[in-house]
Amino acid sequence: MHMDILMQNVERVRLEDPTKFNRLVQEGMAIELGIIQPAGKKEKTKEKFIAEFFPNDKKYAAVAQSVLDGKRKITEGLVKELIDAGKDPVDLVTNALMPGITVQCEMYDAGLSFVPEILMSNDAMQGGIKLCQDKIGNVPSKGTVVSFVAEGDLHDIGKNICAAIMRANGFKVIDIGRDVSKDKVLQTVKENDVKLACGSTLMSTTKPGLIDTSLLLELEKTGVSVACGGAAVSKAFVDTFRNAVYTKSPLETVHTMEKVLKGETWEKLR
Ligand code: B12
Repeated sequence: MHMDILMQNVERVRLEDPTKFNRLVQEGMAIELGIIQPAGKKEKTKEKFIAEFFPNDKKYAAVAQSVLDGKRKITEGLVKELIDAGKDPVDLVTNALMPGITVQCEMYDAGLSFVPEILMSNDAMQGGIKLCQDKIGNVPSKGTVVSFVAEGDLHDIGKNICAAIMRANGFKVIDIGRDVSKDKVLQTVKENDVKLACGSTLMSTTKPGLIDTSLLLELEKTGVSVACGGAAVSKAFVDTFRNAVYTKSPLETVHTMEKVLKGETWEKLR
């Protein structure tokens, strides 16, 4: 097709079907073709992200790099070496494994990497997390949480990190996965001695799932509140509905759970 006609078609889709246009941009097609640069991301490079997020420690940075490269075996080997050298497994998850996936996700967001790379990095990170969890072993549980991603949302990388950090801090985590309905959360809460539900979402369209779940757990008098996190969630949003608290990071969820076990309610926690 002649270049002018192609560009006219691109412009037509942008004006007539902005949703489709944005999806193409999201999927990297328009970026790949050089038709558009992601807004505000023009100057971003892999090197800049690495400089921003990678740890200074060389051995930790090597773990982050192997996660970024999506090399599960190499990641596992490096993590095992560090565990054998006496490094704290929780510190390894937060400061060696997580920076690798963070850079990959930032690159994806900037149109510098694509779905397969995300999935490979996630797989490498999960390999490392498993070794860290094995090292921590079966500490007697301080209390049970249920972990889920809101209905309609498939983003579970952050939820998995959060679950790993909760486990590392001595809590039993019942992970019921992503794209979870409020009824499934309720059922899990009813069937187990759950003290707190940890829900997340990364998309604005799926935020209502957190509201519905929090209200249902209250309506059914379960006595269980929802700690809400994930990139699409803010304190201002969570403060608009009952029976929920905003937790910014996995570590903040750990502190929230500790307070819940001491009998603090969502009203007090806010
Ligand atoms: C990776 C990714 C994907 C992967 C997901 C793989 C997976 N298994 O999770 C894939 C490629 C599949 C994907 C698909 C889509 N994605 Co996407 N994706 C991302 C991306 C690049 C990174 C998200 C991520 O994992 N970050 C790394 C983790 C570690 O960070 P995190 O989740 O924020 O978690 C941290 C905190 O938030 C917190 N946290 C997380 N969970 C929890 C839970 C609790 C309880 C607590 C306390 C804390 C907490 O702790 C974590 C560690 O610090 C973001 C953009 C971005 N840079 O954020 C877009 C993004 C989330 N995706 C987006 C979109 C639109 C989509 C798609 C609709 C794209 C499409 N056109 O198909 C689909 C969604 C399909 C669906 N139904 O869900 C949008 C959402 C926009 C919006 N606000 O609504 C984003 C923001 C991209 C953008 N800039 O537009 N995506």
